[in-house]
Amino acid sequence: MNLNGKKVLICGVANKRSIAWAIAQACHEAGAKLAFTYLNERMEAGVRKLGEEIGVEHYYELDVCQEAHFDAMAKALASDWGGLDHVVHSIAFANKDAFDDRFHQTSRADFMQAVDISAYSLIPLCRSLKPLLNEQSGIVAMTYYGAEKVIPMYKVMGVAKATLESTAAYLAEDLGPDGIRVNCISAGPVRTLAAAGIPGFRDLMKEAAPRIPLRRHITTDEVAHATLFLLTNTGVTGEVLHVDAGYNILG
Ligand code: 0WD
Repeated sequence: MNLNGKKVLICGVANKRSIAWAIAQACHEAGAKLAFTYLNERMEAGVRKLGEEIGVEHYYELDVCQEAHFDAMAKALASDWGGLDHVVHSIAFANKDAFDDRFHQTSRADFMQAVDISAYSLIPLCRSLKPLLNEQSGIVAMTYYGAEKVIPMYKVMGVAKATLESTAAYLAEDLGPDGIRVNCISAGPVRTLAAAGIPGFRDLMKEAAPRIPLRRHITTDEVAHATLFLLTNTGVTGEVLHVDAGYNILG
């Protein structure tokens, strides 16, 4: 897949284990120019250090809870690059308490925060970047099977991912006439910082492994290559592509 000279914004690199980092490396290998967002000043140095390895050109602060960050980023991108071809949304968060308690105990604040950061954020991201997006641009967001079926330990994040998938579909319909495609990758479990915050995630990976059709978990490289496909294929929008070694087909 060729991304020669294409400008790609990647949101959600936290460290070397991040799914977004594997996507960034694959985009770089395919010839893309890259920009990264970082969550806050605490994360900035680490994100820049990683970015330097693959020649990332620009960095923008983006805490998706801060409405002003979207506009500031779009303004800076307009002056730095003038336009943009593709965007990767690889962002999620839920308060730890929401995993410790039973699901019916989920507080309003934890529910709102999980949905706000993990799902609603795709809307202001599209809105703020829309004026900059070139024809045939692609946006890809990361989701998980807990959106479709109940994975008991995934709790409020399952609701947030269901919202994300629905949001992506509505955005795909809304932005189709503007030549903007919006798709999701439903990735199998990967040991990252975000996953470490979900109690039981490790056990789930262990228990599931012998039943997965491919009898193994996926790699972030596999997610990255599927992301490149969805970014570049001009005929696919509103899709959720499973990169989960076949787990979702099991009954
Ligand atoms: O098994 C997994 N790891 C799977 C992850 C399976 C299927 C899907 N996913 C999804 C996640 O839900 C997320 O949407 O992939 C995406 C990337 O997650 P990741 O690569 O597993 O985790 P991580 O490396 O932690 O990246 C998520 C990042 C945050 O990292 P930290 O660890 O600092 O929370 O999301 C970002 C942040 O960089 N993030 C935010 N960015 C902007 N504003 C915010 C925020 N408010 N909160 C978190």
